[in-house]
Amino acid sequence: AERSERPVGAASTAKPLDVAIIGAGFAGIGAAIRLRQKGITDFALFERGDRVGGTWRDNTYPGAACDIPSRLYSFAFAPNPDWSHTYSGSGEILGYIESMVRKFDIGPSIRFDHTVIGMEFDEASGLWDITFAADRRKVKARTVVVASGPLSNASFPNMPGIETYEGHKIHSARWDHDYDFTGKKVAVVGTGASAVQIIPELVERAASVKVFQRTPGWVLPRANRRTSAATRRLYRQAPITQRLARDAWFWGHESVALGVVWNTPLTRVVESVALLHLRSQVGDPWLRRQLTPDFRAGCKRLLISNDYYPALQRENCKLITWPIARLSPNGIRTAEGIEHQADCIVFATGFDVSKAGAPIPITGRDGRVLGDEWSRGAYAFKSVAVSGYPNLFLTFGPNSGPGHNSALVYMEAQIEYLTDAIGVLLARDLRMLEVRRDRQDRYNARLQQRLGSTTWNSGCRSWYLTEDGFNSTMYPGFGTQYVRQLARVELDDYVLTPRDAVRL
Ligand code: N01
Repeated sequence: AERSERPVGAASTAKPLDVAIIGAGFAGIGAAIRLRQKGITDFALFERGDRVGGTWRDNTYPGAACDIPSRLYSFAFAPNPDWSHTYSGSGEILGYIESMVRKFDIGPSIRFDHTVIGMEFDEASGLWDITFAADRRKVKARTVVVASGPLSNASFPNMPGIETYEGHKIHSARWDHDYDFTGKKVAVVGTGASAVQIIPELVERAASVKVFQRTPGWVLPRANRRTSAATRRLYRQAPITQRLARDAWFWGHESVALGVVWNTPLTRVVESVALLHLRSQVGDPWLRRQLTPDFRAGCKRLLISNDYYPALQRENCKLITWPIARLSPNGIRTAEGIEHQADCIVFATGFDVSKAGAPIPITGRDGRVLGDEWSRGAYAFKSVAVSGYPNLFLTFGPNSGPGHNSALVYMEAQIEYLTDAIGVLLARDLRMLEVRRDRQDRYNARLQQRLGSTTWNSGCRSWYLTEDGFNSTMYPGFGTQYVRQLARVELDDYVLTPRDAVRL
């Protein structure tokens, strides 16, 4: 683990930090590196856990891996010639994050076991007051980067009887490595991106696995290859080749946007590839029917797996498609009245995204509370800044999800933008840098209009949408468009308040 060399809790209250970064996952570490490279050194990262890595620290379930190629699921400013495979496992990705912490000497700036429970902006001083759990001292900072991750709060479903179940419960994002699956009857609830990685591992270990599917997803094949020693040597000796490989993956994914983000004839092509994959891997027509999605590809996240369908057909595995009625002390009761006994239930049921971005009370100018303003759906300016909350910047804020490309490319664009904005604030010694409300409104009106014609709004249920069908998670466009809109901080979009300006 990358641990801070300073004692935990040593965050000083004396002098405000230039930058407080909330979270030491990919985004927080990336922001810290780029701040330092841009000459901004007075920052600290506040991390609720005792280790860096965010989602890659938390998601350690068997089979955890990234379904985006590693060359693209890494920072362009920190290329890694040594990825072992096209698609890396979670341990290797965590290792990459830890190696960046060492290489760029970020460790001493991290305060572990610092859970932020509130942040309040003081307009008179232009400072954010950050409060932590567990009696830690408050911290003041001129700017804040929220890098707490959109998928960081594991969620158990609100199922009748869940509290009465007497067996073992495990959530995919909080794996219990002490639980021995050998000889156990296991139930898995959910068939999303996490479940399709877990199930092939579980069938190897457990006596039986019952998979409770509510909605079958579109599954595409995954061509994973070991990176040869010669390729690694080439990447090391000629870094341009690595850049080219990354670009090739990026443009490959970009082209898929036309079939994933919008419902076009290319959507049928994506669906045909998935159906072919299903047909080649599943012989039984009944099972094939159960696994055939009834919504447009891309509406929910595409699944990428070569071993999910084979795992479902193992002798010790069974797909259950009856809806779950309730949990009982011994297992799961389905709607037709059968009780499926289970020693352990694995909940691969995803995350609570309702508070993503504002997981803690964030009080801005004039006492406004971000969570309240976002109660019917979150919005921001270019996903990074919010009017009424000066000097605050978000990573993976509202409408920044790709759907078809690497989240890391989007994250890097956010980091470049917000570190530049922080640079402006510090260089000009501003008290406040706040996005203009009219710019934000105009941006969101256009965004929501464009979202209307995407596949995400084409009638399926997914974590991309709120209960009311509002999409505050995804960006309706190509990755290049998203990156371009963040390429430059246009100062026109902001109100700049000098430190000595008189408040009217
Ligand atoms: O969660 P999900 P996830 N009764 O929300 C089902 C990222 N990720 O952890 O489809 C019965 O996608 C639910 O059913 P339905 C990625 O962004 C990335 O798998 O709503 N079932 C669904 O099947 C991904 O999108 C990687 O009908 C219930 C499942 O649980 C995000 O994380 C790998 C239920 C939840 O699927 C989340 O993925 C893994 C209920 N009450 C994850 N409630 C990479 O490789 C929920 N379900 C990069």
